[in-house]
Amino acid sequence: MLNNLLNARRLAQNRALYKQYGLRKNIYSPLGSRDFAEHHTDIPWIDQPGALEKLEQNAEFQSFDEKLKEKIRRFLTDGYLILENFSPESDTEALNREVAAQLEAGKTGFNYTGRKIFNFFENSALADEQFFRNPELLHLLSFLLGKKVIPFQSLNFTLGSEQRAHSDSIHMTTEPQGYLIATWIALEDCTPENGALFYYPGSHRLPYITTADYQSGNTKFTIGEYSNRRYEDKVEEEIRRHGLQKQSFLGKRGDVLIWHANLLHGGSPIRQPGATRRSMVCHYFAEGVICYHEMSQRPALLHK
Ligand SMILES: O=C(O)CCC(=O)C(=O)O
Repeated sequence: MLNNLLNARRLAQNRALYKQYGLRKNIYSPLGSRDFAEHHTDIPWIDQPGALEKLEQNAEFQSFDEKLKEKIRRFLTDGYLILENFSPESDTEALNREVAAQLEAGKTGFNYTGRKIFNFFENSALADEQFFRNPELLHLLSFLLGKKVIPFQSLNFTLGSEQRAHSDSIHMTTEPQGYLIATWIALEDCTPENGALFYYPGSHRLPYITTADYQSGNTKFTIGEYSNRRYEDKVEEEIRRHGLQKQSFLGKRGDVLIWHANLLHGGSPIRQPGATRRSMVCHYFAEGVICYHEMSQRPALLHK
């Protein structure tokens, strides 16, 4: 709550949003899915019944080339799509050089995970303009969510994350549900040995897991110490229960994978010790929805 008060300016827009969505709550208070007795039904258009028919009738969709149209159709059922060879080699190469140089000079560093460089776009015009705020990507993401996207955060990796399966929606959550979308950009070729990204096609259609679905250990005043681990155990249980099939993304440098807010994904073990796996993940919320962090029960602090 103190942190929320310290960031009052960045939360001010929530006043109108809380009113719009009937949430009777102080904008500086903690926020979680329990605050929404019922979820609002105005979820992204691609998640609504009859989405495929609406897509086919959409004028903008009709203007896309056949290849992209087919990828978008598949996004509805699979929860991800891949844009091959999207970023030119000159850009991925230059970004890798910038990350390495800034790490070397101590101008950037890894967060507590030891694997993630947080918001590198703030240090690099190239990361910002060609990757995080790439106009073509922003356009496609906004089309998919049916609302303009707000670039929220970026993560750069030099090694695979080896993170267990999870959905971004436990970390970056919205009301109505589903207004988050992410890009994963390969900055070098991915192999079965260097900790490839993995995901479970179709898992985005499962109900959103919230802190009410596992023993988070949260109290009125504190966040449970083992909440993340127990959440990931719960995800594993759901994967087994639904017999979900894992796939790995063996993308080539420059490929971009876009995933749905609720797609289960993670990082494979690194089988070749020391192998690099340079990549960048960017997360986007949509405008005009309530954005928060379910796991840590906080309203999200948007940049602008
Ligand atoms: O790149 C990876 O290995 C996983 C990244 C990820 O899970 C995420 O950013 O949510």
